[in-house]
Formats: sequence, C-alpha cells, structure tokens
Amino acid sequence: MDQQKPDLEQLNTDLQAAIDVAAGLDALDAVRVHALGKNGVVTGLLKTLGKMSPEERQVEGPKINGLRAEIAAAIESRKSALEADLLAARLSSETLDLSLPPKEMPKGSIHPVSQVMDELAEIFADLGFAVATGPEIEDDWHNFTALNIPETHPARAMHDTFYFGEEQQRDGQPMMLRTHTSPVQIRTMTSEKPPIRIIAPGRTYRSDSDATHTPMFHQVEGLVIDRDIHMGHLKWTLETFVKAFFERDDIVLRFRPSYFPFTEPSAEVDVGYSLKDGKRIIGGDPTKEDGGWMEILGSGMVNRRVIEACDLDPDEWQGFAFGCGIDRLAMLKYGMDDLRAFFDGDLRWIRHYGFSVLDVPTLSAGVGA
Ligand code: 2U9
Repeated sequence: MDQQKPDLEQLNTDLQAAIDVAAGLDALDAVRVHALGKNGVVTGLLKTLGKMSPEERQVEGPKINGLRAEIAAAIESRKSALEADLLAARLSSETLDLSLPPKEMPKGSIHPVSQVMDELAEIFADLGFAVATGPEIEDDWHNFTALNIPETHPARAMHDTFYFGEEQQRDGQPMMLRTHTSPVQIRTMTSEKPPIRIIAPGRTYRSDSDATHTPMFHQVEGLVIDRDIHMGHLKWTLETFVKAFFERDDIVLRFRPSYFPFTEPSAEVDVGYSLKDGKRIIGGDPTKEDGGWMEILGSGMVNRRVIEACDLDPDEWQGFAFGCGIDRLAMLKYGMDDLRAFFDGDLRWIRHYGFSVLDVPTLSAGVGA
C-alpha cells in the first residue's frame, strides 16, 4: 500500500516547474486544467480521500489539500505576473504622441474675430492681464448705473440699447443685451479684491445698423485697479499693446481729451497711419502729407464714482480703463473692408480670410499669424 502512495512532493515540484515555464495565459490555463480541472491530477488525489480510512484521511487530507492550495496560489501569482507583462508590453507598443500635428488638415478655419481675440489674450497675458468674461444679458445696474450712467443720462439713449420686455425684469430692474463689456469689469471689481488686471473681450449689442455698424459687434475692454495708478501707466500699456498687435515699432499714438461717464479724465486714442502702395497702413509717419490719424481706442482713468459703486475706497484704489472694437481691429490688421461680411456666414469669405486651426498666435512666433 505504502509503495503505491503518490509522491506528493515530486508532483508539487513538477507542477511548480510547469507553472514557472508557462509562457502565456493559455499555457498557464492548460497547467491549471491538468492539475485542478475536473479530471486533473490533484483533483484525482482529492477524490481518493473518500475511499480512505478515517485515520489515513486525517494524515493524507491536509497534505493533499495543502498541495491543492499551493498549486492554486502558484497559478494565481504566475497569472498576475503574465498579465502585468502583457500590460507593460501594450503600454510600450501602443503609445500616442499628443504633441504630433494631425495627419489630415482640419477642414474648418478660425474666424478673423476669434483670431484677433486670441492675439489680444496672448499680448495682454504677457503684460499680466487675465481674460474675464460675463453674461451677454445684463441688468440695469451692471450695464449702466454702476458705470456712472444714471437713468436720466443722455449716454443711455446714445447706447441704442436692446431692452427685454417689462415681464423679463430681474429684482425690478430692466434687463438688456449688454451695450459694452464694461459690466464684466464691474462684476470683477465687486467679486475680487484689487489689484486687478483684466481684459474683457466679447459680444456687445446696440440697435444700430449701417455700413460701419452691426447690431452685434465685438469689443475688448481693459481694466487695471491698483494703488498709485496714473495716466503714464495707461499710455505705456496702450502703446505696448498697439505695437505688439500691429507688429511694428514705428507706431505713434495721439491722446485727445474726451468724455466718458465711467472715466475721468478721458481720452480718445488715435494711431498714426501712412500710405503705402495707395493703401493706408498703421504705422509710419502720420505728419507726412500722405499720413494721418485714425481713432482706434477710448480710454481714461476710472471715475472715482465707479470705484465707489463697487464698494472700494477711491482714495486707496485707482485705475485706468480702455475700450476698443475688435471687428475694426481685425479689419485694420487683415485688410478687410466690409464689416457686414464678417457676420454673413459666407463660406467663400471665411475660406479667404479665415485662419488655420494650427495657427495659434504666440508672442515668440509673432501674433500676426
Ligand atoms: C469700468 C471702468 C471703466 C471702459 C472704456 C472706452 C473708454 C471706450 C469704446 C471704444 C469703441 C467702445 O467699441 S467702442 O464703441 N469704449 O471708448 N471704454 S474707457 O471703461 C471702463 C470700463 C469698466 C469698471
């Protein structure tokens, strides 16, 4: 009887060896079936327990069950190792380089207004300005009152505002499509602590439509609020911006006294142009007989009443602000002469004037695309 007893140790050694050399998950599963399957060798041994005497079973039971557990554990651990190898192989072979350009050129193109907005964000980011946005549907306080434009102020009529009906009022306030992006700056001043340096680009609306005005147009406004800010900061910032935007160093600006309710003092800013090949170009000598001045910006020191309206102390915080039309900037830079074509959705126009999706403006490569 004793001679016929299976050599459990030898069996264990043989099975462990087979598990160790199993080169893949399939080979390993074959070993599992051979050892622990319904007709497997270890399963066969377990079945012999039933025919043993209780004394013999007490001795052999733990040995055979121990063997089964050891083999099962060895298979599991080999399986984990093989799976890890497989994953590592996949990870090293199935790489994806996200920095590569697309294999096919994208079909769409970037609208000049979007391109200019990206250029503005890039230029002003370099000067420490963040981009702020806000709702296009505004209430009376943010669009007018906080900006020192009271109800009776003629500027309200000047803005040709698109109002919503009386049933659309919020907290008793008239609602409207914003007539400028200034309410974005008001929202920033009431929600964040100075110092503030932001530009607010976006859509604005005025009930006005002719060759040079569309009911929806794009504006960018800038705002700086800090201590001891003065007109010199405003002049340097605008000069740096215009030079970067038109990518020329021979840019001259002229500041003309003006009036806006939200700035005091206020100045309109003209840029010098000259004539080249019969066309007006920004830059060059405006005092030459072919040259002249073109208005491109409005600006000024933020009116202390506006700073007070935002619950800030105007004796501690001062600032400057400016505004300009993005559509006009795009026309001047990229030589488009009809504003209305901007919003016609004519594919031929966008194919001609649009920018490549890959043409991301950067200061190092030149924001001009
Ligand atoms: C706050 C304080 C001051 C923004 C300013 C202008 C001057 C301006 C026009 C240019 C052409 C609008 O697109 S346009 O018609 N804008 O002349 N905008 S200063 O002043 C602000 C804004 C917000 C809190």
